[in-house]
Amino acid sequence: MQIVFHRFRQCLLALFVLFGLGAASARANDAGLDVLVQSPLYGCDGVTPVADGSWIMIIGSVDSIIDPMAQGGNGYIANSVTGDDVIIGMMQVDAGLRGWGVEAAGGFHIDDSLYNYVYIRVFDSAGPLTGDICWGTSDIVDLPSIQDPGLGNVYFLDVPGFTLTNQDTFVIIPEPSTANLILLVGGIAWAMRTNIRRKKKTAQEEEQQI
Ligand SMILES: [Ca+2]
Repeated sequence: MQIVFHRFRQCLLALFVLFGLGAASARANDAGLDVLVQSPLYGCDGVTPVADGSWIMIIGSVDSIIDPMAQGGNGYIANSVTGDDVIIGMMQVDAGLRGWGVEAAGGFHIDDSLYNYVYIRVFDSAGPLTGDICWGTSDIVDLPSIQDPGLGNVYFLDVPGFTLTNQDTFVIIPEPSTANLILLVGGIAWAMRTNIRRKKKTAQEEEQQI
């Protein structure tokens, strides 16, 4: 399996470089981050593989601390970060790769002057990240330690398989623009209703006078 996996990694790197996904451009600090998550990736029961299409977030950090997600209402907000953490990108589990010992693979462009460490956050869910969801994070890895020799500013995050251990409730908070729109529409509806009531009252008073 190790030999097969090594070959797969080589093919993956070749594809990344060929399509420019992992290759650094001429711009300063622009680097490529190739991410490979190995099997098995188990859900919270420690036995069942995570669902095909499960979401994986790649997160960078200045310090070596995995900061918690933000909270809103009665739960966590899945696509949020706090402290100095920044979401670099997202990818999904591809069950078709499990024959290669791989859960997911992806290539991202990063500014490697912004992060010193990187980790992944995995959700055992391919759907909207709301409700009760099993999730977990990998270890946090020192970015310079995974620089790929001979490929310039290309980093290779090779995450060993692990078991998700957290079960929490997640909520989706509307974007500020959406929230403002809801308030605006609600305000207009309230004003129209008040106006209609006022007109009805005036009409009733006029009828009584007649
Ligand atoms: Ca941090």
